[in-house]
Amino acid sequence: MVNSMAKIKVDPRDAKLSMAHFYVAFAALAIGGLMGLLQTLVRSGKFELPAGIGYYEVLTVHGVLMGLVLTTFFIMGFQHAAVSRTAGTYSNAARRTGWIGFWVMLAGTAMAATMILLNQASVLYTFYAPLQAHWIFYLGLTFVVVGSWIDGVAQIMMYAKWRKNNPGKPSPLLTFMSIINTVLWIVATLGVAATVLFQLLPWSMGLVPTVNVLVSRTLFWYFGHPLVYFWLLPAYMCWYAVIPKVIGGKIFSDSLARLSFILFLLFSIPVGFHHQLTEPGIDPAWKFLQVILTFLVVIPSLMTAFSLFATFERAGRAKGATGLLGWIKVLPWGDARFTVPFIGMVAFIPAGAGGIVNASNQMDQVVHNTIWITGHFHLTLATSVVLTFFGISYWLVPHLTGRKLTKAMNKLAIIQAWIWFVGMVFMSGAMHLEGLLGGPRRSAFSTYGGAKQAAEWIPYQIAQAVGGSILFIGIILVLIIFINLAFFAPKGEEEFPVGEAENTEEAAPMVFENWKLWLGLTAALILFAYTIPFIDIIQNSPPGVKGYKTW
Ligand code: HAS
Ligand code: CU
Repeated sequence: MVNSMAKIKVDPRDAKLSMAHFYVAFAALAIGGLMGLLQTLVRSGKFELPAGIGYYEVLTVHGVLMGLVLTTFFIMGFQHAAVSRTAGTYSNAARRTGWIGFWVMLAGTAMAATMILLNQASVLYTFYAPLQAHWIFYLGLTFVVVGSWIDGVAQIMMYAKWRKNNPGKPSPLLTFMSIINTVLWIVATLGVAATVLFQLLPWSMGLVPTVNVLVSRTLFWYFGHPLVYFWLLPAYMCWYAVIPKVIGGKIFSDSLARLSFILFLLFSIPVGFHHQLTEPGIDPAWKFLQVILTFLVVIPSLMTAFSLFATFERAGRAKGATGLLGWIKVLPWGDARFTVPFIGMVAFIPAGAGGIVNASNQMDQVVHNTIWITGHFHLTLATSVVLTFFGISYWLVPHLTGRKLTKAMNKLAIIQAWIWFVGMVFMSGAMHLEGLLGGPRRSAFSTYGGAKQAAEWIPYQIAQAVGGSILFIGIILVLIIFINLAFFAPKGEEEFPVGEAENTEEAAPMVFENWKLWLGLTAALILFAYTIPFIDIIQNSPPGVKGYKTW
């Protein structure tokens, strides 16, 4: 199966391609993190933004940089590295394609960021109509999406080359997983591309006077839910394929890992309505169907939890651990490559439980549009996923730059992760609780005219500011480590750890590589879940509305 040679050197040209992506990702983290701090301070009621800067402008910078820019650049950089490591050094054509993708994404990011900074696009990261941004903002987002497709094509080219050279063999696990995530991303972004190209761009350029809000939100959430799995799957790549090697264990089952990724491809798209459960104009029967499909997409995460526990326990027992939980003690707690993503995994248990609350129609009526949701995605994305991304960069960056993660940096990385954990307990915990008391999301500080209910929220908002400040310290530490690993750490060789499966003699069934089958099923499920309600929405939705600038 996977190549088990301990140290495989990366081609410096491939390393450069991945590192370019990481520079942008970490720059986004620096700016986006500062904006996050400012928001929690404003919401505490104790601080006002200087120089007339608007809260919603800051919130848009934060959401776009953290949710869209940091993630997409990091993921593409990581997947290039994973494919190059497991399927082989990039061909010149693939590498050139990857660079084109990078530059197109960067140009798009610059366009969107400029318009936000000029206060022409304070529409938050979901850019819901009828809030109307400057057309250059939408064009910039289009560039980011198209650039990411080109990046993805580079990975698909290398996958195709591997398959051609190795007929009848299953592709390397990390390559296979990267390709699933890229395919998921391409299918999902068709929705956002459609609303931007056919609705938001012509409307913001003044070519058409109005926009159909329900159509645009439906197309957005067709994309918006799989977007969260596009973020999650690279973390799962690390949990399934990298962590077993780091802890000196084995991948519990290569086939189970592949199957869970295929289930994500099938079930993560036809579920967008679970973000629109309170939206009038969508037939409840179709919401019900998509809620059922949402519960199906929980299954591959439960499979992941199961196989992680199995990996940890079997590795622990092999090291002589006894008793029900003895294996926990023998895990390599002093190794940042393990501990940092592990804290992310632990956070994913309450995070996932919160997601199941959201997906349950009746309970969503309580939490929808409250800051509970913000708490939910700061556990899922901003803890589980992002801590795993940090954990990955602690070995991947030195692997790519030909340096070493020193003992001191390793220690700082572990401290960083615990700081993150504590900050998030305060911030996300207070967000969940405040949400249950009805505190709204997407909202600056207000006492709502001294309303009694609003007064209940303020202590939680102060707790969020405390958490946000702790998290900001965490961001400074990550940046210190990243800059050290990129430029200053001593020269050396850091390995790209790739685990081996327990049953190496049992190759994964080739049906997993049958793209006609999986893409066909994906398309069938999407058409089943969306065709009739979408026709219904187009025929019966209220007339279009003009654009609003509320800032
Ligand atoms: Fe979510 C809203 C439902 C997962 C992100 N979600 C959001 C938004 C974001 C987001 C950004 O149904 C807000 C969008 C906006 O701006 O409006 N979410 C779910 C469900 C899941 C889920 C069912 N979400 C995620 C992930 C995200 C993410 C992952 C980012 C990465 N979410 C919703 C719904 C809404 C929503 C509704 C809309 C709500 C509304 O009203 O607006 C599931 O995928 C979760 C499944 C996860 C599990 C956990 C498995 C646990 C594992 C860890 C094992 C740990 C080990 C270590 C082995 C079942 C794999 C343990 C060791 C020890 C020693 C303990
Ligand atoms: Cu969702």
